[in-house]
Amino acid sequence: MMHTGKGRFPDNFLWGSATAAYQVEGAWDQDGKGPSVWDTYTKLPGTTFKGTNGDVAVDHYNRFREDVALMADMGLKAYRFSIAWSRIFPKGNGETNEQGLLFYDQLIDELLRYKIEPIITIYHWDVPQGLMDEYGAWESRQIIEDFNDYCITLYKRYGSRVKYWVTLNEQNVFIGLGYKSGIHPPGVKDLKRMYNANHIANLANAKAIQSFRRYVPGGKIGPSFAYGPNYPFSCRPDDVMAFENAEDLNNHWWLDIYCWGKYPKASWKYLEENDLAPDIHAGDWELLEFGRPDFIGINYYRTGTVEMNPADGVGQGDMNTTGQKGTTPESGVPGMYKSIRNPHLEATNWDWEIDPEGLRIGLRRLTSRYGLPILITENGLGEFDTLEDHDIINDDYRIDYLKSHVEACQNAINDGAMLLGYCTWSFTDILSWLNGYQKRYGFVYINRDEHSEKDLRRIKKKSFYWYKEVIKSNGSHLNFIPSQTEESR
Ligand code: BGP
Repeated sequence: MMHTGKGRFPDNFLWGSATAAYQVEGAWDQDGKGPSVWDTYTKLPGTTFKGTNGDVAVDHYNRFREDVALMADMGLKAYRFSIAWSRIFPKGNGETNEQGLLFYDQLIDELLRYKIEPIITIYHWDVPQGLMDEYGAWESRQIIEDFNDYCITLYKRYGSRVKYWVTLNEQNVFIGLGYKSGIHPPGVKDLKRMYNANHIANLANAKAIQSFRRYVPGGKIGPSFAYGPNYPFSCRPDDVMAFENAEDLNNHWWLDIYCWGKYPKASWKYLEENDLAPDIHAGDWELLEFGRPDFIGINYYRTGTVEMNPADGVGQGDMNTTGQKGTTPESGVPGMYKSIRNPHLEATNWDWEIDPEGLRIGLRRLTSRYGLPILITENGLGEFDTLEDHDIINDDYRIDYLKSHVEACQNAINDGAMLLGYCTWSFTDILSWLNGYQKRYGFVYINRDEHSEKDLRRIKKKSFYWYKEVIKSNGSHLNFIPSQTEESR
């Protein structure tokens, strides 16, 4: 669609950036923190790229003031961070750890001092190991109560200072990779268990939102969803049907529950026929009704392209975790769809297709279907960066990526999407779960790699100056080209 004018970002638009506790904090056992499943999983042989883990990560726990000062220097309007559940409840339930609560008090106060809006992610994948040992974490309904207690503790402590909250980050990813492909903790490959754990997570999400209404009445809350809009590979009707299947099973399966409290019919039917549908208890549907969010959080990196996949066709494939382009094998769900490369799109070295127009398309679909405000909780480019002489990082490819996606947001606003903000992934470089430290996302380079923590020095990349200007101009100077002497400005 072509519009006559350009979309305008609202004056209070949240120009932000995001991280997650396990990926930045380090300090994995400092000040009373208990272990999470990621502390355990990354120590198992063969689970991550070159055996990397978040024991130290980028040491944000001990350097948060320096990091927040950099955010303030950039003019960031919002910072989305997650709270490590096992810092607050070292075992997942029972006694709280005051030192853990204090850390986030200090982080929030530091952000507010610089007028940076804190956005709290309550859960970004690091369930306490204690709950995994006690009852299998997301596979037991006991987690609904424990998660609710954890949430209420946070609401009471931070609710008067923090307006925006994200319940679960990418439930579709932590459940899918944890229980289907088995490459995230707990490393299970069992679809029946996956759909049950997912249903329990839906109930926990709804209960957390129900409590939020009571404890943080003026706040805004929603889940963050890893949203990959799909395209049919061709206009052949069976490819279009594969597209419908992928949309239903990979997107609506989560979003319909969040927004409407219902599973999409065709996918439910498919799961029932294959004896995979989750167990429903009395009261589940009523609880799910309370889950309606104030906004949909969207983590957008790429679209998917699908074609027909026969009943004996390809199944789950691996992920490229090395950065060797073109190494992602085929994957699909037999009888439903098969994912294939889109010949019209360039891809990153990790084979993630770059598709800004796909973001606009996705925002439009979400707006038509759910009619809710949207917060882009993640968007960014994971690439190799080179540290040049004199501490220079020329990440023009990142600027190009972000620019085109911000333009897509602008167009989406013009199309009618109610966008609250745009958080890039990520502020500093971070640990990229399975990909080690070489897949970099930040505006700030961290001087460390897989082999050594070096000095963990913070170095501004070229993109830092670009985003600074974008924020300052409220999204109108997207073509700004920072110079290498920017520091002296
Ligand atoms: C999202 C996660 C983030 C982040 C990002 C990039 O799925 O919410 O935590 O890691 O993707 O993914 P990766 O680090 O695998 O490149």
